[in-house]
Amino acid sequence: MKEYKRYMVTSALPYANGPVHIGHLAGVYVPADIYVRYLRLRGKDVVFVGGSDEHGVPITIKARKEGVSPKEIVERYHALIKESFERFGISFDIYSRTTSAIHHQTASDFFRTLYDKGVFVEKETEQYYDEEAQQFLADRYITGECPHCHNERAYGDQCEKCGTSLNPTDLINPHSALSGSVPVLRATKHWYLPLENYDPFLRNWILEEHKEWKPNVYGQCKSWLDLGLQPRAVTRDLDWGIPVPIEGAEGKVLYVWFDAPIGYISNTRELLPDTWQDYWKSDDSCLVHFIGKDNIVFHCIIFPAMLKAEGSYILPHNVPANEFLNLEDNKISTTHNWAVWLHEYLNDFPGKEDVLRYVLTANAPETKDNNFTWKDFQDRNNNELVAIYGNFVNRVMVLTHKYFGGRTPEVSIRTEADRETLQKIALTKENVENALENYRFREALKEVMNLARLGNKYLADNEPWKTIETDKARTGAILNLSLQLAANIALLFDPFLPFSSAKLKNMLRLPDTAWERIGEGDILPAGHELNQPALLFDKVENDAIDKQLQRLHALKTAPAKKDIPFDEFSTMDIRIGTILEASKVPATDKLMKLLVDTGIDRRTVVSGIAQHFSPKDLIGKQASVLVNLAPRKLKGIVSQGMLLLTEDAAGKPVFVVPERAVANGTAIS
Ligand code: B3M
Ligand code: ZN
Repeated sequence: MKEYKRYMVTSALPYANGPVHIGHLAGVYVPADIYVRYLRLRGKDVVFVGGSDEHGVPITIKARKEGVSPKEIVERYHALIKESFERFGISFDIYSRTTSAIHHQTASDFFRTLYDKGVFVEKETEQYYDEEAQQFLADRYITGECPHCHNERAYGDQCEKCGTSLNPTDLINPHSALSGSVPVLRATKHWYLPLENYDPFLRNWILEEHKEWKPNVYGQCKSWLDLGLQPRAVTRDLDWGIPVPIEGAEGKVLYVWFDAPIGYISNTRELLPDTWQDYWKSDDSCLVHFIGKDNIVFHCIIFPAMLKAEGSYILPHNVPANEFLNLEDNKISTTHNWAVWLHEYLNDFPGKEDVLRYVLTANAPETKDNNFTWKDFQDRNNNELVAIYGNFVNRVMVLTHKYFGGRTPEVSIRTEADRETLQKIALTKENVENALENYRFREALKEVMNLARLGNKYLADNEPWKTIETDKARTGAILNLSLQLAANIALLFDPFLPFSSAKLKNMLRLPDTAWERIGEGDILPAGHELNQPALLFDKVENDAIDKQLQRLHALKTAPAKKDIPFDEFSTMDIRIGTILEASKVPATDKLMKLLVDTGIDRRTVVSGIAQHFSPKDLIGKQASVLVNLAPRKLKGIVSQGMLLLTEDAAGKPVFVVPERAVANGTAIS
């Protein structure tokens, strides 16, 4: 690792227009926090800033929707977001907000400096104006017909149906979302950052000097640069934001993406009024931005161009942006409530902050989009945290209390295998450092968990519960080494799982120990008294998972179909039958061929349930059968009717059957 004197670590400022969810945590805040905690443990001088992004159209849209002021919205969500982060142990040195006075001043001054240097280009353009609401319209406030797919509810910046990005003037029949009136074009003046002037600098700085950036980040930058950079307006006609600090700009504010990244600087100033410049303006400081992939262009191209134009700031050393996290195979959507909200998780799983930190790190979308499922959450908790890490610690603690009165036993001799185990700890330390310094958090986490695995294997190989019968000294050596392992694991897991590391350190009564000592075999001296054992993790039961799945499933519930007359319903002939034979249809995954006694006859029905049932589960089972469905050929087999099934929250089919067995052929009516 190149030695820097200081580290300035930032994490994206979430919009204060809603709560934060697991996607935010996995993509940005957990990796940033792990990185920062690691640096601190290494004794580095590091400042970690966060804060809420409280300007921009997203805030005003939310406020309009609720009929309250933007201020009310940001007050509510800033408090909620800040609390969620705190409770998950995201260890910001400051979590502030872009409505603070110091930020308004800092961003305003920054703009003014660039203005005075003649950096901006002033341009008058025609933009949509709502005469009824008497204001210019942000792109999102104009709706109309998409010129490509003719969706009638496209927005001025994008058609969400076909995904095309649009200019407001592309829309057919534009309407104002504020008043519903037809907007008119009106001239307005704005200030533009001529990004194209920074093209040679950016090309050289990113494409030549930062080839080590993550491929997803480097690739996105390259395609932006190859497309050709355009001037970007850095002011807006809006009544919520930081006023443009020049004459003739009344009623205009700074573009939210101009002021938000300056928020990193303002928040550092707020925290360190006297020394903030050391972190931002000194070549021996290392600036790292943690963000999600949708923010890459702003942090790698626009903000660096702004910093370069200003002239006195350092540029980011790295921008380890992550891809997106999906939830149960679907894109997280805040508008559709398809998310796991942090404040809800904290209520539903109290004391399990580390479990989510663990699962999100193990599954982090580091190189590609990744998927969070509740089943995987449960499995990783039960099979890894409980069964490997927790179990190892518990066994060592219990045995030490049982055989050695809860004190670290003496060790007179260590075997070759013992020494190898100790070397393994030192090696893990190196691997973890190397992975973390290259922003590979999943890999680092896995390394530490492997050490806990090794601990279990060491106990199983050495069987202290047997050696105690004949050789107390050897038993002491085994438990001593196991305790050293546990202590080292507590230290190594500390950046990732701070709550459980604190718990384990407390159990071991481990005094503050420098990261550098990891790998040493005498972190706990002989005779050192331990506290009582306590469970580090407990099992996540099925009902807790089912509850979460049911909530998500309810969101997917389709709306009722249109009404039908009774006569139409009564044309359906549904009978109870019994499955007599079942076999998978060859060369298909899903299809099962069934012979069903319908009471009327014995007939073949083909059903798409083969992935979920084996033939022996089905034979003898009663089922509801729609018997007058016109026969259909499936893979060459004529299916005469259809079985009625529903599904559980996990998507597994469930038979719809009468409450108790009835005769075959009985009708459902
Ligand atoms: N608020 C966008 C977002 O939440 C924006 C990030 C600002 S970082 C300076 O994704
Ligand atoms: Zn479209």
